Amino acid sequence: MKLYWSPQTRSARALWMLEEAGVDYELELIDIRNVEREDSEEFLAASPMGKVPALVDGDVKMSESAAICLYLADRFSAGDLAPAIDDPQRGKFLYWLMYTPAVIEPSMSEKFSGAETNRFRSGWGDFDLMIETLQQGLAGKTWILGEHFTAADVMLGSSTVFLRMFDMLPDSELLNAYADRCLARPAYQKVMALNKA
Ligand SMILES: N[C@@H](CCC(=O)N[C@@H](CS)C(=O)NCC(=O)O)C(=O)O
Repeated sequence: MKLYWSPQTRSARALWMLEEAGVDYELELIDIRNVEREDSEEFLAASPMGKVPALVDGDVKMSESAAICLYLADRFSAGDLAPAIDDPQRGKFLYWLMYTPAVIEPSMSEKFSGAETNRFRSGWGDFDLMIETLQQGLAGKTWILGEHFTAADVMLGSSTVFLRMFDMLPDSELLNAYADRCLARPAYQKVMALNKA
């Protein structure tokens, strides 16, 4: 199992997921800040856009952080980090796993750039609706599905931490506490140590 990664990027999600799943892996650094770099065929086979994270697992070559998290959870931790395929929680699990790329990131990017928003026209609503919905989802829970941590928390937790890092997280006790719980997990601590190293 090889993870193509770069520190302080969305690679953190795939790394965090590998650590939570307890899978052995090797890392290959991609210097995304060097636009002159020449990417290997294997990396481009996994990530045609040349973006990290990207994963190679034997014949499986893939990218997109949400897809990688789902792949790892189903392959190495079915019934734990991913609810089983016939578990009624599977639907909500998939909804929240996809919430980051489908809703959080486009609404963040819209707010960051100051683009005009329209919560009815845009599939992601707008930034405020995204935050309200996330808060409703987490209300009264430790993790997004309740008491049990899953890959959906890897995606949502990393996004909540990123929002706070970019000073975009509203003054919400609930969301700040969720970010803190995620950061306190030993697997996330390992990611932070790797980022530093
Ligand atoms: N939707 C992708 C986004 C991947 C992405 O944008 N990665 C950034 C780092 S966070 C990257 O590789 N940028 C370098 C580049 O575009 O050349 C995912 O969630 O994995």
